[in-house]
Amino acid sequence: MASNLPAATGFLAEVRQDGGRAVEPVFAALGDRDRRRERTDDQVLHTVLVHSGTPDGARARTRGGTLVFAGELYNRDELIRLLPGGALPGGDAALVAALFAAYDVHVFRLLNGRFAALIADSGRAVLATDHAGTVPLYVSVAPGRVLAATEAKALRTAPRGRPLSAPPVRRLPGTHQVPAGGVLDIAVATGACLTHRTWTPPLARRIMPEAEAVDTVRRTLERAVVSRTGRGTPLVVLSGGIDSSTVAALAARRSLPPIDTVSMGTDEADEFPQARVVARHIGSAHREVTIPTEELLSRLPHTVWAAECLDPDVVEYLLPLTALYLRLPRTTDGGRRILTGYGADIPLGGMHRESRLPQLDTAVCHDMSTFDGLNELAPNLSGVTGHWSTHPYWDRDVLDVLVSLEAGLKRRHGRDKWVLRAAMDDVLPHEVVVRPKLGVHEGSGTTSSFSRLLRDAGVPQDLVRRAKRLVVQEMFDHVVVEGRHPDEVAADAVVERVTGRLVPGARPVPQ
Ligand code: AMP
Ligand code: PCX
Ligand code: MG
Repeated sequence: MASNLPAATGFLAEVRQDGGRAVEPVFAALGDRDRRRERTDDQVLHTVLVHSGTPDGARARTRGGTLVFAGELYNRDELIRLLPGGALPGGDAALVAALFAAYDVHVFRLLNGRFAALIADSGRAVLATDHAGTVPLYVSVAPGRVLAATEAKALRTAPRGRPLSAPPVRRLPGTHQVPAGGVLDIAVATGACLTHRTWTPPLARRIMPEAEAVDTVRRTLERAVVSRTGRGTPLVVLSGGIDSSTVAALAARRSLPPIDTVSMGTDEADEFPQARVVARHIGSAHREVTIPTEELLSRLPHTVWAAECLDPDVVEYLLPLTALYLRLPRTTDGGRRILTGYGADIPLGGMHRESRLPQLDTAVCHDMSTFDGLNELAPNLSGVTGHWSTHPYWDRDVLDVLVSLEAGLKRRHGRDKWVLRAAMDDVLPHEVVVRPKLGVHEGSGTTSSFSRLLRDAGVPQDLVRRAKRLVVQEMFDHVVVEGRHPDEVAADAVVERVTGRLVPGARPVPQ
């Protein structure tokens, strides 16, 4: 059976003129590995793809070389119209390769997708991420070689690269992350690098009548959901909040069989009743997964391993989702296509809990200029169990619309995310449309249980935030820099060491 997932979900690629030995690939992403070695006149391309059955679709010939593509496109129809005679090339990699012949690096300005790509072509290595860098891409460059991978840990044993004008990775000298909406065009022989920016968050705000804004949001979101649902039955991770309920409802309207939904909770907190209301309304096949808090916290190293993220707040958002994904093992049919409502709160200022508009837009500006490198949408979170996640709110067109709406459409008539709520008024039950926001870290008790873990170890309340940052850093060092498997990293032991460093002589609080 053809997979409902992208042809590849990750890669390691080495473009070499220096004759050096290939790097041993290490990925958190689960999947089959397809290795290939190709030689052209002047260089060798060695690739390892992470895939689920159809790796050929992730490679394509360019005029002077090869393109490797992990992920997928959401505006295929538009792109195909750009080709002579509207010719339909095989998969997404072939489509991008065909367009590269016409547009060269500027092809990446045309794409709406979730991908990381490398093109090894006539002495060049071109590396690119989608507009929001949702498939992270790392690179190490020296004269005669360009090494790139969708996980930083895959480059941990690479020979040291030269400094680049891209953010460095903690404790992996010479390894850099390709920026969101970034293209690096590297001359392999010298390592000289040209950088292009293919997308940037809108800075201006659009003034629209209510009805037009509501209609634009609804149509754009609908298209983003439809282009992400694939052929099989999608699975939506559902909290019962407006963001994920919208995604579930729009997916359900497009699917003949009932879609699948799943909610996670812990022994301390859940939003099961709220999610059930939505599941019943849209007729989904719904599951509830209760994860004991002890198990949840033991997944901290897995979360850092999958997301390669150093931000403790973001790790706290991703932890309950990673713990849920780890409870969804891959079936004999392969991985699932998972849709989430993650990310809606960033362009809509949903985490901002007060009513003044200047503060709302300040929050949106801040969040839109700091998301890069956090890897909160990284596919490896669900990829650790072989699933593929995708985020309609971070579709390029949806994001352009949502960010650019003037703040008074985001908070209006006393409601946050007003324009989204109004857009779903005829589809979702009223109680869902007006339900106040509760973050996944709150609804699952994650923030409070992680704080308690630290306080119980002897960290005073005023040092808890700092301790969380140090815990995440030490976990990053173990599972990314040292390449250890997260099962070998005990969260408790890390907490104990961090506490010892922060509060010398601290005694664990008796239970
Ligand atoms: P949030 O914005 O905090 O609600 O969370 C981001 C996304 O994570 C949501 O849109 C859902 O897709 C997913 N999510 C949040 N909470 C849960 C939950 N309890 N169970 C399953 N998925 C959830
Ligand atoms: N979220 C938010 C995103 C968290 C904020 N991230 C950022 N500022 N880069 C969302 O889903 O939009 C929650 C829990 O809320 C995660
Ligand atoms: Mg949300």
